Amino acid sequence: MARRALITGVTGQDGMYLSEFLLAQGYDVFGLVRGQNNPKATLLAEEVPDVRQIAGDLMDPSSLQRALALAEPDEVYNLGAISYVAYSWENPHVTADVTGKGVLNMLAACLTYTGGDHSRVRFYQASSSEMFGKAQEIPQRESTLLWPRSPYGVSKVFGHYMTINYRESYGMHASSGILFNHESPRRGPEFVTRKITRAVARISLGVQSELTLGNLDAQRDWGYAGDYVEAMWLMLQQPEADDYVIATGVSHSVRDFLDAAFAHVGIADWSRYVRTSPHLMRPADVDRLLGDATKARTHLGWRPRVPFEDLVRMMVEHDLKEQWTLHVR
Ligand code: GDR
Repeated sequence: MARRALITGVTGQDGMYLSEFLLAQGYDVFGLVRGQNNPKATLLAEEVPDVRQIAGDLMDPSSLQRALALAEPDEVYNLGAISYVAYSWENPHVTADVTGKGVLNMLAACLTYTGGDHSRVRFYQASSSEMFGKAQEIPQRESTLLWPRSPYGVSKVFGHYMTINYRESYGMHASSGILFNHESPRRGPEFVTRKITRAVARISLGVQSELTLGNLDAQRDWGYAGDYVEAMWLMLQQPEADDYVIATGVSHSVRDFLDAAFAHVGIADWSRYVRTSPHLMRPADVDRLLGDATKARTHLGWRPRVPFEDLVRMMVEHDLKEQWTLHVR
């Protein structure tokens, strides 16, 4: 019989890549979809039509129980969250409810669903490098002290430790993937990489004249989302649940990203197109993230395939096509 997976956050970038990956492995894939008339659900139905959508909300425990009863999953991937860090200062309570307490709601629903038979389901929690925040060592690994710098990061820390707690308290096969930034042409335009690649495409086509950003000196370890979802799956195939850092081991600044993206459309000096605004600076930013994924490499056999330059090229090329279709053709 085909294995069954339930994914929360299925309409997001990672949810879509993970759905495609699991469907290709022969899984029956179920996705929790929030809200009425959700446009992202329509997009999911178009892009990955074989996902079976179930209505539910991480803040509504009864809907989670119902989703588990309908999907009868062997594996649960909890990717659902309010994921935009800057927004979390403006809406800290709802971020804590969804990104933090939502994890507890899902873990508790899974525990009920197992009915005491812990082998019935395996659980993946989407933890984040934002938990390292004011990084206490470079590079960051599983043992690095967590020092989150945003309501989002604090909420993710809650979810991370709750996952560990369910593993230790109830013997659940619950793993936490500490994923560093991962991008793709499916990345939302509010995140800096996609904001840049989209603007670069529009500037090169003459439909936008400038791009306003915040902190250009922030450094991130950027990988390709398509590579990272495979690591999620690998974690759930291990005999024992555990926590893993998933990263490329190379970090770049926002400036480096601008260099690479503009270079791709033949613009060497981007300074006349880019300005910065204090409104886009965060109350407390994370200066530098760099991950050490040695444990994932040795235990899971996972390694990233797409390097930084190829990632930027992939995103700019996608946006050039998309913007050309929208504005020029
Ligand atoms: P991040 O991603 O906060 O790392 O979280 P984001 O792309 O939003 O920011 C990265 C860095 O770029 C700086 N920056 C800007 N960011 C945005 N969004 N917009 C701007 O105009 C801008 N200018 C500069 C930021 O200050 C920051 O330093 C992402 C999310 O996907 C999280 O959900 C996830 O957990 C982590 O990655 C790993």
